[in-house]
Amino acid sequence: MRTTLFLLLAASALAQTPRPGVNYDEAKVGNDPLPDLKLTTADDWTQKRRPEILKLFEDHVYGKTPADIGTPKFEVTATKTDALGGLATRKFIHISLPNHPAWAGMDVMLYTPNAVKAAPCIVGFSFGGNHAVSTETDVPLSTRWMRESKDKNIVDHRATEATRGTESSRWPLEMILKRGFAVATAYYGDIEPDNANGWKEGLRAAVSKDGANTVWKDGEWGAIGAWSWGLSRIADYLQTDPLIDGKHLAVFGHSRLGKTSLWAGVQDERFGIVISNDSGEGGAALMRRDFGETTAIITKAFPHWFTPNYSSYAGNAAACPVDMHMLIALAAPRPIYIASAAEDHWADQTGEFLSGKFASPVYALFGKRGIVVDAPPAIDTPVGDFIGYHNRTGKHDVTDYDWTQYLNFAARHWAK
Ligand code: GTR
Repeated sequence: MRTTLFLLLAASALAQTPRPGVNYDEAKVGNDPLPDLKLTTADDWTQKRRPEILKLFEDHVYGKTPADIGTPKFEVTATKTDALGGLATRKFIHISLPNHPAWAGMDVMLYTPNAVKAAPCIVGFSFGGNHAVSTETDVPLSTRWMRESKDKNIVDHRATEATRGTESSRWPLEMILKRGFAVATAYYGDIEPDNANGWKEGLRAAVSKDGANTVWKDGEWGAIGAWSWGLSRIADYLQTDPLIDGKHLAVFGHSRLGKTSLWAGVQDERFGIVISNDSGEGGAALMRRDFGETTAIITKAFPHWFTPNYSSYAGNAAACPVDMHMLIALAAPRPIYIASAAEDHWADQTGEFLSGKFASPVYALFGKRGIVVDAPPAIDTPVGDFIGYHNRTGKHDVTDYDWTQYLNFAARHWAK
């Protein structure tokens, strides 16, 4: 399949405050052909091609998740049956690895709707911790390292009381719970602090035989791999909770955590729906398109997110044996949703749309429709069947509009 990277769009639609050296001109995105999906049959895809492509993503992009680093232990540390004014039951669950005590573990906050016996569940990490997701003031304040931010009231790399509820607009708990879905979330920094040396204090050092002296080799996991592992451990716990329908789990994430939800979702097929919100470069956006953030920019700013040799594709994405339509295709035939935001040119909305579009032939092998329209839809116009896509009005963020589409998508695919 030879596909073209650029669309003939009105250049005026792409106006953006330029960052020096960053391309926002659709005419200059390049036209390197995408790697061939080499499609034959659904069986061939499942048995041969899918494992090959998954391995390419391990070897060249995210690194391989170690197969067995021990059995997680789950401790329910608190339960409140009348959370959010009686709408929900709220639990905290501490997940640890008894054979790797150097990892401090993670604290999951689970809200389940009291009106539903065993609820489908959305699983995702937050940037600011459980106390930032919830507006309930009895949620314990995270004590973990956080990225410094005056705006967000993070002081000396720690959360303060003023950070309570600051991520709640991105997690409309009441809206989600009222639609009958549970929410399971944790702070991504519980797995590994998000900085170049964060791994030394996180899971990756704790489970590696050389600990904080590990020299990461090509093909070994980076932070996105470690965070993805964490999402799968939440899925492990959810299989054990009678308030959850463990067969209906969706994995969700925004931005770098959208890259994470994609990588978690393609690896762990218990996630029946995969949702990527504004995941951009290193996520849903095609890496061969030079538009907004590029492989060169991301591997310079955040090398710790990826396996070391991903940096070798800086300025040379065409040499990478995969592109992101192949990542989306790894979810097939499970439903997957990709969302962009109209002002988020940094994430390359058209590149995000095209990865869904070019993954669609894999869904067709399974008799399922992905994205059948040729060009990105108008703003605020969701398209797609098993691959959903929209480009929402506004900036890089998660809004009620995004959630409405995700919940509609999940409700449609999970209608009994
Ligand atoms: C940016 C990065 C993006 C995206 C974003 C975020 O700085 O360039 O790839 O991940 O951070 O996670 O908010």
